[in-house]
Amino acid sequence: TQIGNLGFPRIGARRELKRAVEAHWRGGDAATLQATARELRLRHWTLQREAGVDLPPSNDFSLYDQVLDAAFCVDAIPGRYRALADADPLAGYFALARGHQRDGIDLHALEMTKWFDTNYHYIVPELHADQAFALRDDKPVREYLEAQDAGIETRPVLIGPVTLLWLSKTTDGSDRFALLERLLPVYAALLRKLHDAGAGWVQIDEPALVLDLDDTMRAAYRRAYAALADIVRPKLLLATYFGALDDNLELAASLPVDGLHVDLVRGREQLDAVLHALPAGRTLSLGLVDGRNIWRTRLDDALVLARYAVEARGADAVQLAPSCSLLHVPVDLKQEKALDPELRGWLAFATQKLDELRLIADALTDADAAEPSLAEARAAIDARRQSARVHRADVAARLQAIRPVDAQRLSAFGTRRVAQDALRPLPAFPTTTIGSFPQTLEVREARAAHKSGTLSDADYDAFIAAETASCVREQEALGLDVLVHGEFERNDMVEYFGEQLDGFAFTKLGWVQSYGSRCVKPPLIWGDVARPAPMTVRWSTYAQSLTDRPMKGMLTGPVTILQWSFVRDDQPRAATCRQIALALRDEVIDLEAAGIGVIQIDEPALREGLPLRRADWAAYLDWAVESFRISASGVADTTQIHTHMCYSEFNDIIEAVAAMDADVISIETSRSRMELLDAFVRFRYPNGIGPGVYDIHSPRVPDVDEMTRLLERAADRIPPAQLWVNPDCGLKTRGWPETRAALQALVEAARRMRAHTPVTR
Ligand code: THG
Ligand code: ZN
Repeated sequence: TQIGNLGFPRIGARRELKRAVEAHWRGGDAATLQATARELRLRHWTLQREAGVDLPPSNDFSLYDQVLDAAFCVDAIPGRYRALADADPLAGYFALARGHQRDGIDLHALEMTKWFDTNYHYIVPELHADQAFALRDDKPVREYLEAQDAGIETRPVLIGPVTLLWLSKTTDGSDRFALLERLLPVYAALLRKLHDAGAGWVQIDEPALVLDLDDTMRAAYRRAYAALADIVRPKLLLATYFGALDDNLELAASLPVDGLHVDLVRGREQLDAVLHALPAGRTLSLGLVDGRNIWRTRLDDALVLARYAVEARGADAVQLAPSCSLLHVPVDLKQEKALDPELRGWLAFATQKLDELRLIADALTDADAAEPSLAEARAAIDARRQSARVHRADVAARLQAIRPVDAQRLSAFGTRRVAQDALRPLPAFPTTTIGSFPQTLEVREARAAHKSGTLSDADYDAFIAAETASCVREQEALGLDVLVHGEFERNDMVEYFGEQLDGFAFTKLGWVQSYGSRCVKPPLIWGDVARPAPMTVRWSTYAQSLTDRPMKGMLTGPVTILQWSFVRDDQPRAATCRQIALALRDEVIDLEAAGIGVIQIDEPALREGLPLRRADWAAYLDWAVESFRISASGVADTTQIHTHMCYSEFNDIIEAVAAMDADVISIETSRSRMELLDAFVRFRYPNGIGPGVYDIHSPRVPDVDEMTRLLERAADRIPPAQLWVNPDCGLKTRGWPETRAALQALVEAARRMRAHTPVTR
């Protein structure tokens, strides 16, 4: 039984790639960047070989994103970038990823969106009806040969042609899959080159096979793999992950390839069906170890599946693997010296997951010899299952006691609105911001100094207080109606809350790539969640004490905290989410009692948590919406609950968004010029809504006319009495000068609207 791997984290155990890439962007030479990249690849191949992986992956590395690499490789480069990409391929590559403003060239970045249901973002290739493809770049061959030179035989990874088209968008509304016949010869040429270079196997990723497929996509799959069947090429391992194949199993098993990888973590039940459906002679790769989470594998359970598959097909035809690429987990647990030792014993990061695969393989060949190691793993898992630290009677009792009224505001929106307007009169088109203000170098340095102990608690506090006070003054001077405290005390919006909640733990170096060079350090939710003390009341009330205008309290919602953490695998996500919701409910109630009458509970990750299969949507949206409502519903009618969502396409989820029943929602709409509002218009969304009029993801500052035009478009579609005026998202990544200029224009645009648009409440 061989051991395979679908992908290894490329950022480096100490984020070496991030540093190298960002140094290059600041003007460092390409050779230095390439040297670091080569060193990382070699280190990771060596590490995997030493861990016992028979054929480590190659071409899983990327300087920015693997989908962008694939687009670049097949020459799917929009016309406006071509001159630069021809003259300087690396500069062209990064221009696609992050825009380019130099030497009179002004190129926007391509769109970015979530990779399936993960917190990883990929660059969306842009295609059109006349799209041509060519083998522009032989990166997969180069990296294969690089490993070969180092004496390591690898299995190159390619994104499959159908998934690549599915991930892309056409700018002219034409059918992406109509381009398949033009794309396939490029894949054939690339496979030929890999074969000639000596590659015996290629892993061809088709995760789209776990989605609901229509006839167009099914047909595309048949055509694609028929065309690649009879060419000179390496053997193909068709990789599916992030779910079970279910109704696509017949299709996947019928494609003329040499092996199939299936996800047995999310699709444990599918093994029997897969064994039946897969023709004899095909290799079966078993995804036994969770590539999406950090818990130690229940090796006994994995071993049952592995034995069963080996009995059915023979050891030579079975491989052991993680469920998906290990891109989504941190590199190495050994670095986490400060982590609670008991908790550490329950965890496995990418490196440890490879050790687990080795152990399963060993147990298959010699169960007795492997037994001591298996017993040790078993003991850790049993300890976790029974730990009094994980299971808290008070939390369980509270969860049990949730009643339907707990997820229900006291009155309907109409009544609440009257009460809120009476208590807190606001002008028409009230202005506000999403919460964060610029996290300047000074703020980040102060936090780092505080963390490392060189800045005392008292001095750090005084610094944050001064920043907050100056932010409140800025907002008053700008003339904003509902203010925020600026969030200078926070690092990441999820990390900040996790650090203050029971049941969460943190790593020091547990970085996971989010997009490009950007990483997040997801908290580990390991036990029942509870809130030992108020988390935000202090800074919110301090900020409120500085102004007579309403100060908005700022919280991250339960679904987003869940979605951006590593979650427990020993209870349903819904249960963990409700526990977080109860903790936030207490915070909301405490904020209200402390005099904060406007409270925002952000849910930017609600959409990304949507299951990949439509059949599972309703159940998810049910508990997700209920959780939000539990956190929001402990307050009086006069307290105004806001929420905020971004990175979202709303059409699929508009009913759920309405069911959240926030008094006000702010959304990201300016890039699409209010197109994203359409879902709200069609639905006749009844509550307050602030469509963003300032794209904070760009350094560009829109002027008053531009923002007024966007507001007019919004007012044409939504009754003006419902409209709020705000930016697209938080301002933490922007600088102060642009923030000031943009907010000045935003306030002025609201004034113009008030002057010429009648509002009846
Ligand atoms: N927090 C978390 N997940 C997220 C976002 C977030 N996912 C979606 C979106 N926002 C992704 N955007 C970013 C934006 C910036 C950064 C990461 C993800 C970022 N990271 C720092 C870096 O890599 O340099 C490290 C952060 C730190 O030092 O704590 O800037 O907001 N969880
Ligand atoms: Zn946002």
